[in-house]
Amino acid sequence: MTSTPVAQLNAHSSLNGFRKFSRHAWWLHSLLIAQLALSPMPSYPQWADSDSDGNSDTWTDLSSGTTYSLTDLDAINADIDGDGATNEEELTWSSNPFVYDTDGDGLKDGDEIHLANIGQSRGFSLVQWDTDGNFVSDHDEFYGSYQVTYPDGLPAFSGATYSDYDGDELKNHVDIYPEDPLNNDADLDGINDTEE
Ligand SMILES: [Ca+2]
Ligand SMILES: [Ca+2]
Ligand SMILES: [Ca+2]
Ligand SMILES: [Ca+2]
Repeated sequence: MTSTPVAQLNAHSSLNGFRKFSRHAWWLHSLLIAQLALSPMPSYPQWADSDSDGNSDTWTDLSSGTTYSLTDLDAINADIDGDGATNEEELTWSSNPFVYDTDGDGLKDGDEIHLANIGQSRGFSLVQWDTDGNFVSDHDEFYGSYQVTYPDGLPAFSGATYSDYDGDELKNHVDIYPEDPLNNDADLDGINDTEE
C-alpha cells in the first residue's frame, strides 16, 4: 500500500483552498459589478474646497452656475430650504442647502442628520437614498420597514415621495399593503383611512 506524503497532501489542500477562495472572490466581484449596474448613482452637486485648505467651503448651484460661500448662504437664511438642517450642517453632511431631501429617500435632510445619524448613529449618507445598498430606502430602514425594495433604483415619477411607494397617502412603514394603491386601510377596519 502506498501512502501520500504529508507535504503533498498539504499542497493539495492549499491548492483546493486557493481555488475555493478564487471562486468566492470572483463571485463577490461579479456581485459588486451587478449591484453597481443595478443602482445607478444619481449625481448631486457637490460642495467644493475653493481655497484648498482641506475643508469644503463653497456651494455651486449647477442650474445657475452661482457659487455661494457659507456666509453668502447664511445671508439668505440660516436654513434656506427649511429642512431642519442649517447651511453649516448641510456643508458638514454634503447635502444640498437648497433641497429639502437631497437624496429623495423620504427622510428630509434635517431628520436624516438629527434623528437618524446623530440620534441613532445610523450612518446614513445624505446623498444616497440607499446607503447600505440593499435596495431598501434609508427612510424605510429608519422606520423598520423592509417591505418595499427598489432593485432598479427609486421610481422616477414626478412628485414621488419614496416613503409612500403606492401613493395611497400611507407611508410604507404603516401601510400593510405598501405596493397596493387601492388598499390603504392601515387599521383593517374595512374603510380606507383617507375616507375615515
Ligand atoms: Ca437646510
Ligand atoms: Ca437640504
Ligand atoms: Ca434624505
Ligand atoms: Ca438600505
